[in-house]
Amino acid sequence: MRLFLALVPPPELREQLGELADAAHANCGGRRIPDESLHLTLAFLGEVSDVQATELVDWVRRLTVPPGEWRLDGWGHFRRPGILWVGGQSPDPALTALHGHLWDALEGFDLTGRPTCFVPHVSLLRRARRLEAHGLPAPDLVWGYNRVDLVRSITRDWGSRYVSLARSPQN
Ligand code: 2AM
Repeated sequence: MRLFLALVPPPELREQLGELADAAHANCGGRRIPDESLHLTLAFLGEVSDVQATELVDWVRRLTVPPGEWRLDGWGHFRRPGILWVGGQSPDPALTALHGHLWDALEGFDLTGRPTCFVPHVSLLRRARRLEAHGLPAPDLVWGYNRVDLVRSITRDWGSRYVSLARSPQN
């Protein structure tokens, strides 16, 4: 099964991200990510076996995540898949450290794929027709977090559906 580790937004922030996604969609077209799928990917694990998935569920349920606040104050894009995203204008040391600690542990599960560069972002549009943020409202959101989710990505004809398999305890 295909898994990733993510921050899942609390309801109020999800709504605010959804409003940004609506504004982006009106300006830039493409496929708007549905509210229930909005997230920040901390580590993309790809395909794992059932045995590995069970071990990862146990690990995430015991994982301690230092509380942090991530400021989302900028737009960005990845040209090739036409992704328009919202994220931080400057690097976030706490998220970078969390990403590093998670990958240290994941490599202990024999997982590979640690990226050389981590750009924290929340994808709002895929296959956008335009990738410029001109005319879009300036984002200014703060994401207070203290736990991560292990999420399964299930591919459907119309896109992917995400199902949380485990959550780390709340700090
Ligand atoms: P995204 O974070 O840019 O939206 C589930 O597919 C999640 O993992 C999505 O959030 C997706 O991109 C991210 N993802 C998918 N394939 C990936 C890959 N090969 N490398 C890194 N992240 C990936």
